[in-house]
Amino acid sequence: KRQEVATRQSLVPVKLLEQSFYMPAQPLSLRRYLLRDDLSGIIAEFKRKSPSKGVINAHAPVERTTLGYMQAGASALSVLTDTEFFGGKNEDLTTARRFNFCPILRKDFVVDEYQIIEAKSLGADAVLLIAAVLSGEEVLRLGRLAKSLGMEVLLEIHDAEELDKTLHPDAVTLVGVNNRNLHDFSVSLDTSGELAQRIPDEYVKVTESGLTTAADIEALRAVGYRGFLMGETFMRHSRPEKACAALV
Ligand code: IGP
Repeated sequence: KRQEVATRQSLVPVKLLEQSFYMPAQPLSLRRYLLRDDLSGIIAEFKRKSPSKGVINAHAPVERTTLGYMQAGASALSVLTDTEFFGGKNEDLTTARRFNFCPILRKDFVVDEYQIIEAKSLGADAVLLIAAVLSGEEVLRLGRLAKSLGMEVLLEIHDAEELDKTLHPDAVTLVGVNNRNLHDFSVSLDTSGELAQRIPDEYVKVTESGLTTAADIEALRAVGYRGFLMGETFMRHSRPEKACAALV
């Protein structure tokens, strides 16, 4: 859907979903941003609602929130594009893209090649693949496609079995341990604690869900995590970006 593309340093002008803006000429590496030590490691999420919490924040605008997250010192953004469960939309991602020069993770239930190509066209730098809903073969196929388009894959796992079933170096760059149990929505940071050692060091380790304090982040940094995916702690405030600034 790109109608106009011309190189000007690292940005190219695009017109997408009726918006005209500049976007990075190359995807930005989530891995590299998370390994930088001048940034917090926080992947700040834009999420309006969730199956476990219902409506979290119906009013915060994508522009101010995501720009504020980055000004606060977040390393990257995560934007929900799933509508049914999380109240997101593709345009939230293009809007975030328009306002920020940083890696953006497209957060959705990716099961098909189309969604990978769509993620690229929206301006995403990385996609989430969820081991709980994909076979090892599917992760490999979707991950290779993402990689061929210059994007990185964050593989989400809940246990060692999911990790062993789906981890493949050709497909995956980062491994995210989700502290939220998908069956009963209970959260335990011990999940990340226990799985840290099982993830080989060549993958950037990300801990996802249920993080609320700087102490949570420091405890998990100490066992090897470099990425900290946080949504609700910020989004439940009317000004999520201020909650992020207060924590960084
Ligand atoms: C953020 P929290 O508890 O900080 O709001 O969690 C993120 O980990 C969570 O939104 C998430 C998610 C997902 C959402 C993790 N994996 C998969 C949708 C799909």
